[in-house]
Amino acid sequence: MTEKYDAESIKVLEGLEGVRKRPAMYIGSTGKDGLHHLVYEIVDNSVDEALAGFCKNINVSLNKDGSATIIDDGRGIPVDIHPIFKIPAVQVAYTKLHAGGKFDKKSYMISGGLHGVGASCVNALSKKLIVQIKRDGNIYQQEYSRGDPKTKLEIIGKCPANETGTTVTFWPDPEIFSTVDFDYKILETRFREIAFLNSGLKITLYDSEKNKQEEFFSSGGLIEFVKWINKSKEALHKPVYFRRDSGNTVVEVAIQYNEGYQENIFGFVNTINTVEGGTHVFGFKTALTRVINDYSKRKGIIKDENFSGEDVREGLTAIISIKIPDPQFEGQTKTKLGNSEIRGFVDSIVTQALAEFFEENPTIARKIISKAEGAAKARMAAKKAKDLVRRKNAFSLGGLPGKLADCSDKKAEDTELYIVEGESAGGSAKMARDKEKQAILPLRGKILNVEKSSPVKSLSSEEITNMITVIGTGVGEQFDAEKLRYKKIIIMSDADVDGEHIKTLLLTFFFRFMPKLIENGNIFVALPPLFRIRKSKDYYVYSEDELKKTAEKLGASNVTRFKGLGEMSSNQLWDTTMNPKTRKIKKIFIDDAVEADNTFSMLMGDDVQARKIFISENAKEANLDI
Ligand code: 0RA
Repeated sequence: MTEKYDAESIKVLEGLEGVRKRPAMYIGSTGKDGLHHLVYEIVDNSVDEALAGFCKNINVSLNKDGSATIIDDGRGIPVDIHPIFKIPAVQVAYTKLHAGGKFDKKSYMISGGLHGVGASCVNALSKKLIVQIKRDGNIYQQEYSRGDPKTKLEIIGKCPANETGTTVTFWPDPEIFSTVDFDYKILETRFREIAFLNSGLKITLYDSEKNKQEEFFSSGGLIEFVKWINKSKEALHKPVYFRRDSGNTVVEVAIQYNEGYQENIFGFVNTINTVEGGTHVFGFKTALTRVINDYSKRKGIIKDENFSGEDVREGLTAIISIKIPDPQFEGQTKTKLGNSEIRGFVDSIVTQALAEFFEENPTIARKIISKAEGAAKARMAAKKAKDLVRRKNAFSLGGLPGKLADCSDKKAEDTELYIVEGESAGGSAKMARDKEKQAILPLRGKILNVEKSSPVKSLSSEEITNMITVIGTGVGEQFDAEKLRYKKIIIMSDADVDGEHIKTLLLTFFFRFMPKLIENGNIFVALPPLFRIRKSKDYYVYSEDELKKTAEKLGASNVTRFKGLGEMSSNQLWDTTMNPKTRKIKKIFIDDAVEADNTFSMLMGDDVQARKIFISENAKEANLDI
């Protein structure tokens, strides 16, 4: 609390120089995330105008000169002279941190914005920014650079008096950001989310470089959102939806169970994705468990025993979106709702609305309860299976599977685990490795598709239990990152369709059972070369393209294509794929949980092409991993 107060006071004291001096404090980072945050800050202001009921369209364009333009058709930022600062109100908004009065976000009925710093921060971090306002039949414009006005607010033209809105164009400052290239995909994901969460609002994204344009619009709001999340799964029923308004607070919930086993609950507060959950999600979960248990008892489906929370959430996709005037964000990434009053509020709304829905829709209620019954049975069976595994482990040496060639260094900090496709490649890898720092776990062919199997079945597959034992963290609610036995887990599979499939199966396993390892940056894929060119010495190339170029340059035609890892000698394997000084590996990352869930559901179908694209797009290149 004190810390937050201090940080806030520093921000107010410093003004915009402070934003330039310590940008990360205001926008999180000066990398890709921070850069995109600038767009969100401006778009959030327009979304606020939409939430207030005055804006229907937001257009975002990425321009060829590196700038981004955000246009809305709201009322236009006020241009009248501010009573205290004696400059136009719009200039206050763009040059004063936490501009007060009308512009204080808190005075809006609803406010978003992760850091709530708004337009002035974007201005401070832009080498140039132009704001244009249509109001009262005039077109006003003002230009700034790095937070300072370059022109006065001027009338530059006329427009019909009923035409109003705000246009902002900004050029992010390369002195601040490590990259100033906007990423269409990152923006797309966020805008789709905003559109689902604000039905009736249309967001258009245009990339002038790629000449690509997309519209994000939802008339069905959360109902469409859950359907979209479940689109590659088999839904059990039509979505359940309800909304309750009370004063300035709005609670909206959409629920749809599917045939799968995953629990997918997404919470939003003022359209901010609360990745870490919080009181709204807590209230929802409590209510869901209670309503299902109460109903099941009343109908004589269960007697003394209760369904657990996990039982009633198996195969559940739910979105809880609330809008409140004064959100308190907590947690590591400030994405956990802290407002304590919200828990009981959401609980009572969900309890009442869901109980009513069950009474009116007994068939759907029955389906949901059957699902929970299945989960409860599986939970019992899992407990038995776990006891069995425990007993079995007690008999094997140190509990580690015999297939693992462990490294001698036992400090996770220094070590790596290679998960290798195939026994023969596993054999070469065991010979090639650095025995002190690198452990090898060979896999026999493909692991189980966890997306299509119940948790019990997954957790009784030998390949999977072996991996869990070797990695050390445990899974699900028992997961403990402290127990991780290797800092890097590197998936090494052949550069062919089967290899891609194995990679995806493994990544799906990690995403569903140990997502924190992906979040924490522990999961990598190795990039073995495709070809060797021999010309006085050996050259390894990683793509057809590179092959052409290199062969031409060397004037060489003696080229060997590697059919698989198993074909390489242990020396070659060491040089190309395992030596930390010369190998290529890629770190797997996941930016957005909704997107990732969708991707994995989609990938587990038969779309090989989509799989390849996913892996190449969701891995950050780390060419020389030293
Ligand atoms: C405060 C008051 C009024 C409009 C806005 C803020 C406003 C801010 C932004 C930021 C981006 N787009 C915006 N559109 C509107 C309206 C005051 C009035 O007309 O009475």
